[in-house]
Amino acid sequence: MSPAIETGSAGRLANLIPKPVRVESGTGEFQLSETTKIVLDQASSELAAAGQFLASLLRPPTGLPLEISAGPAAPGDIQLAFLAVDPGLGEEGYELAATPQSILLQANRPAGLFYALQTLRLLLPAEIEAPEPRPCPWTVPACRIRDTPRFAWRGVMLDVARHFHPVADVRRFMGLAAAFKMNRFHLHLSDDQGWRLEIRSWPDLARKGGSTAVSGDPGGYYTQAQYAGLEEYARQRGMILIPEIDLPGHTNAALASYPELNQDGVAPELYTGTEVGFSSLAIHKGITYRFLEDVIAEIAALTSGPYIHIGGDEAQATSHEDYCTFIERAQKIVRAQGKQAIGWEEIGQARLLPGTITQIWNGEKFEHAIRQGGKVIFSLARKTYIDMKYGPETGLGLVWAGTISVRDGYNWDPDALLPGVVEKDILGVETALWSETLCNMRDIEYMAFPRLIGMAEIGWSRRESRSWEEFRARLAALAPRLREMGVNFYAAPEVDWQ
Ligand code: TNX
Repeated sequence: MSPAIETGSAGRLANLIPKPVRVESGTGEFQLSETTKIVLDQASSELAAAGQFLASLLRPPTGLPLEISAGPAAPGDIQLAFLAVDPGLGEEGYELAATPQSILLQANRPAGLFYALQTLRLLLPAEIEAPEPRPCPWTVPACRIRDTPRFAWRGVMLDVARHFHPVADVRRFMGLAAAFKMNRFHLHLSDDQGWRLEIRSWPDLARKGGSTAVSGDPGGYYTQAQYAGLEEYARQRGMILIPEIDLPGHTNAALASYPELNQDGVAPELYTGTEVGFSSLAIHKGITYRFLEDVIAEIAALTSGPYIHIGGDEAQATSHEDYCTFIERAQKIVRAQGKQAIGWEEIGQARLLPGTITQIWNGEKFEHAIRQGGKVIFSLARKTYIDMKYGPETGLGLVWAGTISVRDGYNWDPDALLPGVVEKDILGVETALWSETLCNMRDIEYMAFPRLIGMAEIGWSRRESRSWEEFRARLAALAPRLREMGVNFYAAPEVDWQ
């Protein structure tokens, strides 16, 4: 039996995703009008940025002026404020209070305010996602919400190496993930099939190594200016952008671009297949580390967040000893740039520097990292890899980690899946979208939605408050909104879509 579907603004309050920690419903509704202003409680550039962001969400569909003002707030206004400091709300928590007369959004930090805005967005009618003005009563149910995330890390990874995805698509995907309060965006920027970021000191990496993609499809790369634009776009949405250069395996595109990076000094052909585990940097050549220092220095200079991902997965063409030597040096090079290294779970076989983060994916080698006391990101493939098919009938996607239905992708908890991995070790969850079979934005959206929404809730909401039956009803109610957003979602048969 599904919970009853509520309609109207009360329904929107009942159907929030991710589910907030505490929701109390009030009496009546707030309604946006011609005179509604966005009022900033103090002179602060961060508050002004939040006000601008809210205006940019609400003005196009409502066609209302929604002037930004320094106050004081009058009846009918939306007020944004920083709290004097509410320790219970931390960095990302927020409070939202709506009455028929006013809306007040409060948080300690900009991130919290950003999530308050996202909740407000979900409390407005689905038409708020339309790109142009719609006639609609823009109502918000009277309520009080107090909300904080369970995990600090709520990530999504996009593979732009197997197939190149242009800046506009990456931005759209970031914006969609941020709408569900995800806060880490990991770009898999290099692999055997392509190198996707301009490196000025090694220009052929992008020029040559970026020219290909799987199946001979068009290649491409981001200029540093474009990448800086992605950084800014992420930052405005409370997201940390995490660049990954996959090393020392998954490097054919680099090896094909510079012969001197190869053990035998001979460049291989560019590669457009989908095998893994055949390429390796030359672990004992000095030039390998000059290359690495140059690449990491340029990437660090572009990166405002604290992390650089060094890959480290499936290095079958590198001996165990060489692998450990390399991972230890690579971590130091990242550290020398003032950043923290992240690597796929295999890196636990090497000595980890304090602060290095391990990303669990196949669940085979993660114990080494846990034993060294490092924190982990939970990306176990059989639950979080949304490039896996929904079922055997799905046209796109792979099946090596199984098929993942919308139900199976939601109905689990990171604290109870792998023996030896418990909540205190886990920074959070990250869902991964590898792109061997995904050529464009329609493909990305089809695989990511609705499973990414379930992952976002696993990262944000409390375990005790989650159940598949109840989530299923809230997800069903989200369909009109996804349609307004133009999202090409998979209408999974286990959901009674509205
Ligand atoms: C495994 S996950 C890989 C990727 C593939 C992916 C396909 C990981 C660290 N390595 O190279 O693209 O499977 O699902």
